[in-house]
Amino acid sequence: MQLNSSLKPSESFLLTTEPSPEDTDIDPIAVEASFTKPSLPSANGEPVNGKNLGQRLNSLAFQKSEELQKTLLAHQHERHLVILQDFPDPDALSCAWTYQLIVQQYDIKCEIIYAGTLSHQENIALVKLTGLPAQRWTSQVLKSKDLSLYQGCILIDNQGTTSQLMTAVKQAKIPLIAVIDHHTLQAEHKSEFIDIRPNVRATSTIFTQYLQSGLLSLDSSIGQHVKCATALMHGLRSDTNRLMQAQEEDFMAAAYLSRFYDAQLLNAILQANRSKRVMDVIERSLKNRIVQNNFSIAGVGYLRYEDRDAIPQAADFLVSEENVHTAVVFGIVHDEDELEVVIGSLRTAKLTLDPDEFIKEAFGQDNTGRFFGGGRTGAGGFEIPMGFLSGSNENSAYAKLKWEVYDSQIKQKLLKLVNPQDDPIQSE
Ligand SMILES: [Mn+2]
Repeated sequence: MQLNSSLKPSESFLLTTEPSPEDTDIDPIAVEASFTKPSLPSANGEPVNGKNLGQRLNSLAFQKSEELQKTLLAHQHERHLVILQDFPDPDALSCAWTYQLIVQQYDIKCEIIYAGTLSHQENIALVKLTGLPAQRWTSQVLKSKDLSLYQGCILIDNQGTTSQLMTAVKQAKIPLIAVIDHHTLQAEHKSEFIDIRPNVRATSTIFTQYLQSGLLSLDSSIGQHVKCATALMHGLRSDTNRLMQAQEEDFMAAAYLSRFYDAQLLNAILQANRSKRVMDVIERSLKNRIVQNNFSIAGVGYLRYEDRDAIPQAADFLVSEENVHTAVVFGIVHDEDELEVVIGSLRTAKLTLDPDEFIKEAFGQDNTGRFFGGGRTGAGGFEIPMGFLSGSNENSAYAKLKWEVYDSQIKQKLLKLVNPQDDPIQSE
């Protein structure tokens, strides 16, 4: 479908004609989120009343939208890959879709791909109910693809550290065109366009600001736009703990999306039920948890690849207990083959606890200098590959022993930070 066909990309972006004195000597990072520009033109070209809060954007958001537009103009008529984390969440999925709709106007075709699986019941519902165009590229699919067809790749809501696809993309020498994320900077990126804003709660907020600045005019009469706005609203809500951790910028973005989204559709996505296996993992986390110094820590043993999302859901549940401010849940996730990986999630309600710092300090780096995990506001995660110890679980005594070793090692590392003075504890 051709969007905005009456507008050329260069015309649809109305802000380039209005340079602002602030742009020259203010460090954009230091600009407060609440900073607003006067007399901002709206996406549809009508002058905007300064009191219209929905249209207010900070100067960093402006500058980045403008830069992104320039980047897209330089890549018209190309074919790109949008790479999501292996287990994409609503924030990632909805932003990738928004990106795809934006770049269509520049005759850029992009495919949204992930290597792992859609695990959370809400993510499956989101993709099914909105027709969200994300594709799963397993290692077999990857082998069947000709990567030389793609002139660029884009990372959205991740920085390449959580995707197995990066190795193949690097080998194929596909240049990195854009990185758009709200996680703490994970590495230096050789990318044409970079918009990494760790102080923003959701990548959906960043993308909504792109829309507001005119990169794409949403139209409530276009079904796909309504579904995409609904997906963005879901992404924004899910990364801000249903807006509880949202800040002014996120609320502004939600206010803007409220004009376009379909509340009933969002409700249908949120009504998706948990599977029994996910409930069982949550039950195990409750049974196995130890609570110390307001931290709740639980190992849940082995779980299937497709139930991986039970781990963050269990962490969400454990952090809701009285006197608990932070929960960490971890388990060994295995696929159909022999592949195993330890996966963990952290959730915190403590404002002074930085999940990124906490995870990096607890687990450190591998021998290539890569951290085992990281985080954003309120949440973090880690993945520890098991390499040589993977598989051979047909011997249940061995499987049990292996789990116990990982369980104790992870608990020791966590409890060193939880009780800096104490010696590590006994489990259970
Ligand atoms: Mn996110």
